[in-house]
Amino acid sequence: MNKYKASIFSLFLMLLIACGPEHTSEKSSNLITVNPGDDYNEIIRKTSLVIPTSQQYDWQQLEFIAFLHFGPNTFGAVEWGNGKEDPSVFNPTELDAGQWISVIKDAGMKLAMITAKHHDGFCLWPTTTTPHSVKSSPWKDGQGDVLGDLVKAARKEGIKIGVYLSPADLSEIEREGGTYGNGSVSKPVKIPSDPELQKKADKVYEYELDDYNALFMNQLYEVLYQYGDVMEVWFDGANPKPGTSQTYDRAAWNDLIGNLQPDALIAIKGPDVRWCGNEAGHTRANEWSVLPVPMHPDGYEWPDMMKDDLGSRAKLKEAKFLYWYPAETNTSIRRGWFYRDENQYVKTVEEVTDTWYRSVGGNTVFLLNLTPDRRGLIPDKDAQTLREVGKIISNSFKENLAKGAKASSTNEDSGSKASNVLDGNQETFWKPINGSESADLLLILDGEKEFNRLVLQECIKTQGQRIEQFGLDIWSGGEWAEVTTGTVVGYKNIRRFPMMKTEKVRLRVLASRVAPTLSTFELYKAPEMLSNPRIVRNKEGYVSISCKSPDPKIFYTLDGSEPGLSSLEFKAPFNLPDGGEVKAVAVIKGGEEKSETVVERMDISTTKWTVRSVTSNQKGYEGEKSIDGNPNTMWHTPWEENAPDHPHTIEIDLGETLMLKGFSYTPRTSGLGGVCKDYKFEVSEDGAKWVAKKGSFGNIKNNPVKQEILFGQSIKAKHIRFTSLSNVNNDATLSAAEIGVITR
Ligand code: FUL
Repeated sequence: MNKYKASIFSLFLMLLIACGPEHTSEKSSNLITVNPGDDYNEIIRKTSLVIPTSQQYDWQQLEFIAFLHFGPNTFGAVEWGNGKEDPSVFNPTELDAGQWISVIKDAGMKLAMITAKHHDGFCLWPTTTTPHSVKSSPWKDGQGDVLGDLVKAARKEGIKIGVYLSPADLSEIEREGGTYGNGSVSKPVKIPSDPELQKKADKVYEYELDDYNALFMNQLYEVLYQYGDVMEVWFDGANPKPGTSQTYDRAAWNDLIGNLQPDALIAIKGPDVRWCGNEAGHTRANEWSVLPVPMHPDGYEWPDMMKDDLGSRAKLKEAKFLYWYPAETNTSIRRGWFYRDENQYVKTVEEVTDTWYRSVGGNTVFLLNLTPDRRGLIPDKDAQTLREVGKIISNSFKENLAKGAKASSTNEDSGSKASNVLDGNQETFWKPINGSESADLLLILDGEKEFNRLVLQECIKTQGQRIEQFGLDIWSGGEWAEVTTGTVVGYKNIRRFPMMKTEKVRLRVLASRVAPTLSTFELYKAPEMLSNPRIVRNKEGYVSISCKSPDPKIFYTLDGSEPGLSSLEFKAPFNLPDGGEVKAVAVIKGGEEKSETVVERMDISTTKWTVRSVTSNQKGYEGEKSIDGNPNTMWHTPWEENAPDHPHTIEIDLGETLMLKGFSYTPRTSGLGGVCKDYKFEVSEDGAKWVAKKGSFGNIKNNPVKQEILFGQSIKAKHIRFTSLSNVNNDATLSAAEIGVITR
């Protein structure tokens, strides 16, 4: 690709340049080579030369972008399809991409990325490559084009486009004559292959490809040639049926993308944008965009980078190449990537806003997934949540209270003045002279100001990412008082702290590589929000409701109605053994300020349940822990060498006969060790005759959230048996935070 040619050229230039102590003439690049003789200090110094490509820089500035998961899974209410779905299931009744874009815009998101093809292989555009597409669906009599509708609506509002194309394609595995893993040999193939498309093409490309790679390249061609500018191409790493052997010709894919959309970023298993490593919206304390890479990025099979530390000084020791590889935080607004039903958990405004702060304010781009429903619209509740998030963010960052301040510092590099952090220009910056790895920046504010947010940005465009640790002090009562500390900055670091009032602030950069650079220092007064109530129930069936904010009153309902000042006031835990819907709201100032209404749907409590037998019961991780109503404890089988392998079984006596509609499995709250992938669930009325259901928890490895499996009919049972047949890491252990039943 062209950008690599550019980086190789700059590498060549660097080799020619003699290194003086300040190295001012060295060229920065998105890729810097570590030479065999480079010592540790030299490697650290070189990290300051690593900068984003102009495409990565533009993308980083989008900050908040939208994912859209839509397709046959929406209609089948599943996370992963199997490729055998009848295209007739795809039939949205009111699809309106204009509504999606209006919500996206109001939330402040700048790009919309759609699952043009998810793992089931169903294409949301009328493709020539497979019959498994909108063309074969009843929607608009097969004349519809979801991707086309989205592009049209997005262009009108200035929203950029991204496409998700799943390399794994179950339809091509299952379909008669399907190409995925068919053992075909590579031969010269014209892209596009379709004669009609060739007639319309500016250029016909030729590659050596096997059948599936040829199909995939044609799909890439169709989505990247026919719909105008595409900014991001997302190659998901997951494969629900990993046994089928099929290699992916990523070099050819990347080359075609470079030819058709030279400015598009290739994300996930691609060279330009890195998956953050989880789908839960977790963010790292230190998110580095400069990473050590063991070989030249051309031809590197990008692994999933899931560890906490990817780019600290300790990690840089073994570097062969230093590479700009920024992170994208992806998570879904709902529990699951696809719309299921109105009972599916939707994250609250508080939760989405918190993830926004940690991701955008933690040096990543926030890719939040929205789930159009079976009407083909973003569900009303989600739309309302997103609009509220957009309002909160724009209200919080309206007026920079550091504007008009007088900035000064010691050791200033000529031309890199302290006042540059206040000029609103991200390309000018403050920098102490090279070698000052720590430095102070003093700001005399334009009068006394009240604020609770700090925004810092480094000048990544030309100076890369350098800061490792900082602290913010305010002048208060004749001395400096620390109000917040932080670690890496990169594109952006936002700190949240209680409201402070002062006329003087000091930023202490405590550690950095070579010398810190700062392009932005901003202070804001964000509206303070009342925390949402938290509803929990213990094994005895008692419900407690708490709130982090000081002294609120909490009101709740049990009949589905909206709680308010005239509802029941929460004073002490109450008994709810049979479950139900608890809705709660926290209020202060006699109701003038309210939290969001929080809903917790509970099934029957586990009060009467006992463990009848369990295959392992190690201390602290006994079988009982999976029915104690507390997701923070778990049943875990032993993990030492030669520990018993699968299957692991627990049998539970429900203490009464119930009509069961299904069961639930809640994975552990942190880590993936022992998380069940393939299960068997059995029910029995008498403990002797059992009815079994076997299955897999689709995508649980990437998205370890509560799994709810419905039987499709109600079954009478007094006993249940849960068996884990394999776990997500394919090793011996099993863990289960909670096992529950669905009766409602
Ligand atoms: C995962 C997929 O398996 C999910 O279905 C979803 O598309 C998510 C974004 O990536 O790996």
